[in-house]
Amino acid sequence: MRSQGATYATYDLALANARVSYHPDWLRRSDADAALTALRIEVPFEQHIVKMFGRELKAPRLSAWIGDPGAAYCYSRVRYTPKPWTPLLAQIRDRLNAEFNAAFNSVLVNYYRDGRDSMGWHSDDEPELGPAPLIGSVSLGATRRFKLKAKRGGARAQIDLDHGSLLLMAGATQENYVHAIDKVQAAGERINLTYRRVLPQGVA
Ligand SMILES: O=C(O)CCC(=O)C(=O)O
Ligand SMILES: [Mn+2]
Repeated sequence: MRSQGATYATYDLALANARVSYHPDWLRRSDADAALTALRIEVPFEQHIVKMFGRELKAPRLSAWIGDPGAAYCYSRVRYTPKPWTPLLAQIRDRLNAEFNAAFNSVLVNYYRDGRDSMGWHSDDEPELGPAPLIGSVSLGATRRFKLKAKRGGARAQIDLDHGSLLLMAGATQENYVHAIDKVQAAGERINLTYRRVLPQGVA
């Protein structure tokens, strides 16, 4: 894994009332390849249920909620108890925490099996993440397009998330924008890691 302090390109998205930066090649190619292979095997993926319009539907992707024992998380109104860290997910967490002065204590791992898997419009704005959460999103495998849309006004942006890249969302991004990954005609498999900090219960 690339060591702390190594240089890589950083691009800040020009979006009003948001802080989004993109770091292609955050992982070395060989580390990204190895991570995709390892995580596919070692992460206990399951198909989470999402509640929509009063109905319970299977999410169009596989997921796993991993984190410190106290980092329970409610997603789409379902409460998930974290599964234990794998060595690789902990290693990536430690690098993120050191490099960005973060305190990530959990990660939602999403597995997009092919182009039919997707993620609908949403914000990472669950109360347990606090008012201006930092989200660290590492992409492995097939490139997929990440779209952002302002909740008010017409601002939009999109960015292709490549193998080994890191996308950071900070500040008021979740308050002001929703994001999504659309279905596409054809795509290979992709694993995305969104690192988060779940605040201790009762702290908003
Ligand atoms: O797969 C992605 O790039 C986005 C995942 C995401 O938005 C989430 O896990 O909340
Ligand atoms: Mn999200």
